[in-house]
Amino acid sequence: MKKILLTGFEPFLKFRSNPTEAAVNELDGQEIGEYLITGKVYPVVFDEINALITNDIKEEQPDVVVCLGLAGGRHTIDIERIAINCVDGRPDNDGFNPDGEKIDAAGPDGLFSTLPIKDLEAALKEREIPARISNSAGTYLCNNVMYSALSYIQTNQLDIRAGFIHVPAHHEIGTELDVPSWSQEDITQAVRTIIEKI
Ligand code: PCA
Repeated sequence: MKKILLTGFEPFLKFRSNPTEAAVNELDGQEIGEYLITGKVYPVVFDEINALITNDIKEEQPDVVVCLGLAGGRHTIDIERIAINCVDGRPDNDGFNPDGEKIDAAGPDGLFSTLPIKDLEAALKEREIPARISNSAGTYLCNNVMYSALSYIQTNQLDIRAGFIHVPAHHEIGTELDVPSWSQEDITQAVRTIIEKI
């Protein structure tokens, strides 16, 4: 059976929960289509993220890597097109405050998703799940995990497709912070639809 490594993140900044953590925990161990899902939830810590994702790819030897993250304020499932070689933004959960540094001093400026992003967008919309292609995954941990995964796969010439999906807040956060929100069920269903299409 083929394998998908599905990753999410723990809560961070003002978000006291993270819908990607719940989605990953629910789907971990499930079989969808021809894939067995292995779920991992990562800390929002720049210093750890590269080692975590590369070790998991090494150990799990997945056929596909789908990383998930919360984009509080966005209102669609955002299929990210590209990761950039840069970290910037607010302090992480360890207190490190990035300031525009490169992720990899010798790495390319950008790395494109190798998931079928147009097909995923179409599959979601077909099921009336609002989705779009996003041209920026930001400069925070989500961009970093995507860049690290794609860089490791490219450098080692592995036959693994990888990419990143941002999801909106769930209602728990939407109620607290007055940002657009979806039910956790709909978010998890969107992830399931993406895996089915892959
Ligand atoms: N979202 C953040 C980091 C963790 C998460 O779930 C981001 O968009 O970078």
